[in-house]
Amino acid sequence: MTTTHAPALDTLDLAGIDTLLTTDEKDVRAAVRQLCATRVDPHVADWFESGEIPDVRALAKELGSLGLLGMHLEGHGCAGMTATEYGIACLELEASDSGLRSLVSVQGSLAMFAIHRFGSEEQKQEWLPPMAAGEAIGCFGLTEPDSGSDPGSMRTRARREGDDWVLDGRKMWITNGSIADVAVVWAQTDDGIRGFVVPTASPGFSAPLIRHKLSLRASVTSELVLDGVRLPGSAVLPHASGLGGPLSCLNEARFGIVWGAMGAARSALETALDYTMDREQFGRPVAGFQLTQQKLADMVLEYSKGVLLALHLGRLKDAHALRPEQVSLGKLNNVREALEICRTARTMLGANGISLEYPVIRHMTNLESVLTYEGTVEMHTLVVGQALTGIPAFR
Ligand code: TGC
Ligand code: FAD
Repeated sequence: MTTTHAPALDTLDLAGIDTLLTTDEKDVRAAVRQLCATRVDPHVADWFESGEIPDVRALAKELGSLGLLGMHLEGHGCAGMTATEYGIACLELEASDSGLRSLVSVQGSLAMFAIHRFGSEEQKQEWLPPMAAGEAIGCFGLTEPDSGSDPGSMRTRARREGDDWVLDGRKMWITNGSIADVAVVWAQTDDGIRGFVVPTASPGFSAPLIRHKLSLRASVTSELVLDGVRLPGSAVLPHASGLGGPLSCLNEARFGIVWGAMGAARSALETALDYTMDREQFGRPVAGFQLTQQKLADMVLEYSKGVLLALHLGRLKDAHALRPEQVSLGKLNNVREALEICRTARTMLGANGISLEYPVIRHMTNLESVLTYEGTVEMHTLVVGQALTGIPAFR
């Protein structure tokens, strides 16, 4: 099947996408893979089962020391890498667990990006260097109990009292909330929606943990309660005004998810391939049956298409030519297909498919959250629909 010049086939890169990556990109991939293999993979099933990441602060510092926090931002201690390098890192992190990628996404693409893009010089100097190092953890509070897909309906309010701001309200489903040192909180004001940099030690601020999750269990998810939180006038993000502020941050995190979802898919595909090659029924490896090969072929096809789409969007982003609608296209496709790959892989492991001894069902249940957060599959469908028709169908 080979010609003399063709390189050997890599089963997990049948499309030969590696040939499109630079040496720097492959170096980032190797470094993140190494960190995940030693620091996360041996423990993550236990973290998922117990619903706790022991010493998450130490883990954040290790991620920071590799330059993974705010890695595509420039200055103030950030690594200044490319968007594509950031995407590749997200893929490797999510091949370990979506919760790990979430930690990094929220820190870098939501909390740090908001301060980097919309903050004052003082806010940047105070928060970005410790956040890049993983010494300070951030969260991003947009969603509320009664305001999810429609964030413009938020009720959290910030009012002026003299020079101060006073915040009242609740945020819901906030990643990193209970472990955060700083929360970027979006609130209604007399001048529309504004963002606030809220030290979590502020009186009136609390972040109770949300329990009983059956998805993203190796990730901290919290409610934020703001009960008369008084902040100085300098706490507002000076350069963000209106819903476009938080939505711009979401573009960054959604871009990381376009890549990350393919990491979970790769892990499931690899597991299913290994398992079905080993497992024998009716006197032969399960991988030898045509129905199994159909599943494997469909999985590798969708995985290859997803990675190519992510890479294409990465190249557009690095050329400053990526549009939010294109990010929606990528998130819609890649999360949906990654979930389908994980569901198919689960069937191929038979009863073992429901065990945490294998990563597949963990990825599968994690991706149920990924399908919902950062804009549900329905919201991204409507964004694509609007891009095609010019007709908004949200309300
Ligand atoms: P609409 O009237 O269309 O827009 C309001 C203003 O925002 C601008 N805009 C955007 N700007 C930048 N990027 C985007 N993607 C933007 N989309 C819209 C728009 O131009 C307008 O600006 P202006 O200047 O004219 O005021 O807004 P809408 O109320 O109709 O809503 C549109 C919709 C539904 C697409 C949007 O609200 C939406 O995306 N909803 C989904 C909410 C969401 O994704 N929430 C995520 C919360 S954070 C999270 O989930 C973190 S999980 C992280 C983890 O753990 O990894
Ligand atoms: P709803 O908006 O109530 O939607 C319910 C259903 O109705 C969905 O299927 C939705 O697609 C559908 N629907 C709504 N409107 C329409 C419409 N116009 N047309 C068709 N269908 C529609 N948020 C943050 O701000 N920060 C975080 O760090 C964060 N982390 C999260 C972590 C986890 C583990 C999870 C699960 C969520 C997190 N979220 C976070 C919240 C997340 O962004 C929201 O859950 C998401 O935006 C959806 O909002 P909702 O859950 O209120 O669902």
